[in-house]
Amino acid sequence: MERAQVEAMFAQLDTAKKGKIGAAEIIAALSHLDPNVKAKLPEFMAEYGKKAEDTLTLEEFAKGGRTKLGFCAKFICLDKDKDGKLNFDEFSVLPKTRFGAAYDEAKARGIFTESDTDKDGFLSIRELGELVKAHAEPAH
Ligand SMILES: [Ca+2]
Ligand SMILES: [Ca+2]
Repeated sequence: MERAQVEAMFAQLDTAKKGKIGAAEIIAALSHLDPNVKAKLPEFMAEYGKKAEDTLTLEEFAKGGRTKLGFCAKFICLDKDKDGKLNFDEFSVLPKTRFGAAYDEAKARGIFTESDTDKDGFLSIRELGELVKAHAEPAH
């Protein structure tokens, strides 16, 4: 992942702009996505080798790679209007970045519709998680 992208993701969580993120900030940033965020905090921090009450610096966050917290931060970055869900325009940034010139809007719309399992016209963080799981793994 590019450095600028990691920094943008970190900035979404670092609301107090102190260069580190703690439990209160993580809960505040993610509570509209997942009401159970507080219960998941120990799990998030464990992926960085930390305890729930510890803080994360940008360097620690960047080293974490593909963590659950990183995924949540990415979702917040994509959710431009901050309504806690992704419309097609917000979602399409992902395939556009991944496929570049080979981006196929009809195909992307198909994947979006297919992944919107509750058919509300938006992708929730859970629906996006399923989509990423389904499309990131190589076919067997
Ligand atoms: Ca949105
Ligand atoms: Ca949905």
